[in-house]
Amino acid sequence: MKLENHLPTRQLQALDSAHHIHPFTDRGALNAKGARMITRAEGVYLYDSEGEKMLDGMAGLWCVNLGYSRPELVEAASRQMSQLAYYNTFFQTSHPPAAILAARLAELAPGDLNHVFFSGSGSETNDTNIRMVRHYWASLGKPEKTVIIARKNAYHGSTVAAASLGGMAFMHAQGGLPIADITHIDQPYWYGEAGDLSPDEFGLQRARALEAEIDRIGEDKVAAFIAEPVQGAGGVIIPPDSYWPEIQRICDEREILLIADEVITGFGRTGNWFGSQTFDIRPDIMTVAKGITSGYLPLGASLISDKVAGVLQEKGGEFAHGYTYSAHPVAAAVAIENLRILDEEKVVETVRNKTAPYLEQQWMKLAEHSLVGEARICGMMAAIELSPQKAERSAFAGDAGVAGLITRDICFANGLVMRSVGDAMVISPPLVITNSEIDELISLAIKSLDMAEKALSEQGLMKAAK
Ligand code: PXG
Repeated sequence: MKLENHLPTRQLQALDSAHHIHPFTDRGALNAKGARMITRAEGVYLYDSEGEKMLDGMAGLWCVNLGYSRPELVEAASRQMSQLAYYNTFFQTSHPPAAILAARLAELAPGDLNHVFFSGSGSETNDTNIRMVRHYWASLGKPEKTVIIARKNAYHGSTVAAASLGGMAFMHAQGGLPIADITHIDQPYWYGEAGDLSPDEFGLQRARALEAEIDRIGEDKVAAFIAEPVQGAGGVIIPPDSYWPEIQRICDEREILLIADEVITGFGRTGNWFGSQTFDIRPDIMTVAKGITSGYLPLGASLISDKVAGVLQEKGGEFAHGYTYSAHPVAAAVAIENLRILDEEKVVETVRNKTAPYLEQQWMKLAEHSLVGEARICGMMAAIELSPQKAERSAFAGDAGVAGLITRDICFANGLVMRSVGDAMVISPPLVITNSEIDELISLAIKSLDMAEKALSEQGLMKAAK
């Protein structure tokens, strides 16, 4: 069959319905209406097969940091494909993009994260991290240190191991997860779980849950703690100010490694190159993916400290682990170019000093909307909590997530991609979004919230849970 991008929409939808199984999608429900066919994109805008334009408030899936259609990234891929489209790095070979990208990441990363293991995605990178931290402790003569502590409602990926690290109960329910030796502590979700505690009291309480969990399991059995600086897929959960300093103190005092999963927060999202800089976190290992190539090609990497890499080099022998596409030369070449543009065009500085403060000013005004219980933002990732009774921060009486989905569909129909997580609405726009595009995003969001409130009232859904 000829590959064809311009068949009529209905024909494309029929092919898709018949043969394509989508991630995280109820296939029956999707096929009843047909997928929206996205055919091209430019800057912060997507276009579908009907010619409709949408402002992409999610940067694809939290990844298109430089926006769409950057010719330099296309040229970098094309040049590298012509020169060396593929070679592996398993058997004592390397290639220029692998070496140059590893060095550049070491330069950009905070602290002494000077060593890089490449993979093809965030999930694979976290699988690598599990094996690496266990191998690290075994190399030090402590093979019983295997347990990894993660958090409820965390997202670390979708492979068997990464979904086990994640704390999504509905994912664990499919396929018998989590795998052994992974435990989950409560998350620092102030809006949803703090009761009467102040943010700082609550942040300390949730951080100290790590200490209690280490004691429960026994420090001699714990290998690492993994967490996202700001939970992304969990609903842009920004921890209280007291949280990360206390987590860092505990990790410093105890013999465990700290893994910062920066798949979303890396490469400028929070207004610094890494979320670890925003929250003053000193990880032993950092997970990156997504924004490393602005999503133009799949690539992930573990950034590893001198301490961990030193032990592995001196005592670890061969690390029996690797992927066909570890350090894929074309993905690495695109990443190098992506990092060059982020740096030379001062994208991260512009986010920190100009566009994120402006987005914050506008976004926080959404808190005044009668359907919104809270607005929160960290750099270029933000959320609003929908509530039928904002003064009490009430949840909806009906099934969780219904109001969110109704609002998401209204946003889509109005030309704005804003994702729902339960009954929170989240955004994570391309970092190159301008102030006037932010104005457009906010006015589409307000229009959509007005329409959603009306739709929810008409359907009798504006009732608060007891
Ligand atoms: N860690 C974090 C923090 C992530 O956000 C992954 C790991 C896994 O990366 P890969 O490349 O294997 O997908 C992610 C991915 C959503 C959504 O609906 C979020 C992600 C992926 C898919 C959907 O918000 N994040």
